[in-house]
Amino acid sequence: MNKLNISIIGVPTDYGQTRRGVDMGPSAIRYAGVVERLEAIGHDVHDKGDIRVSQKQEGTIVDKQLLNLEEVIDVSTSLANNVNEALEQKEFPLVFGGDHSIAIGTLAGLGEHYKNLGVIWFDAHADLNTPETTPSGNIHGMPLAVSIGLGHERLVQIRNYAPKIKPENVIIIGARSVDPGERELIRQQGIKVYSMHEIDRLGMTRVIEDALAYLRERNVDGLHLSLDLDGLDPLYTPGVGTPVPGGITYRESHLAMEMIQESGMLTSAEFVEVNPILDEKNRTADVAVALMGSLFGETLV
Ligand code: Z70
Ligand code: MN
Ligand code: MN
Ligand code: MN
Repeated sequence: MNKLNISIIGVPTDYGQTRRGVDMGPSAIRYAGVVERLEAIGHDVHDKGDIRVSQKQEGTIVDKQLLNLEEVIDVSTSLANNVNEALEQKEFPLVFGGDHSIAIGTLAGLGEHYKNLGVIWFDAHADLNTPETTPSGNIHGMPLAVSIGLGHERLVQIRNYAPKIKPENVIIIGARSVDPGERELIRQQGIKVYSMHEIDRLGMTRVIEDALAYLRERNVDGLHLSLDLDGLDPLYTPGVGTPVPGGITYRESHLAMEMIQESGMLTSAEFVEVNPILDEKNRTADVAVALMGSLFGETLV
């Protein structure tokens, strides 16, 4: 196991959606013992604390297709700067949400350092909506679209460059709730998706083997894992804002993490959508930390 200098960045925001409580995700994950867990594996862990998230700005224009736009821009910019700084110090960025809108900032920070970044998007959703296609106005349903350069200009241009990643370097795993506009983008942009259908037919082993082989063939110069806890079945992770039945099991998730670890390709990760208010005794944060154990090199025997 390769010893890493892990830099933890917490992003206590709920501005990407409308259920309160997901801003407490970073605290819940810390409470579940993440630092101790990663140190026990042998990594050097630096908890940088949470980035500053301001109270809602009163008096800003409400755009029903882009809820809390100003706040999301603020958080994304600040997170992008923090991720960028961690990379400059040769640290491994490990980001805790907050809702999935934070991926806009994470990828904006990563994209400057990696010219051909691979992305594994572990999620029940595709997060490929735009202001034109969104059924909710929630920006946590848009981060992947924004990162490939589609969406509101001010989100797309965080840190003044776009796109952050190439659509053909993205692999979505676990999708089972995809909106019509997202389906169209998947086809049009050549985004690779292993939905629950493929996971059931091929098995998780084959899915991850194929995904990693595909990214290797594309000569990616880094690999980011963006893991939405709603990718798992809500039986295991009830503390999420949008639970969707028929999800990835606890064991399949661990297997995926172990295989990503074995590949030696991982260069950054984020864990999002943990909502302790909707949770049962912090189970969802506990699962997040257990998955990080596998992702960062814990072995069973
Ligand atoms: C839907 C939308 C979403 C997470 C729900 C849902 C998006 N596609 N993302 N929960 N993490 O509103 O755009
Ligand atoms: Mn150190
Ligand atoms: Mn998501
Ligand atoms: Mn989701």
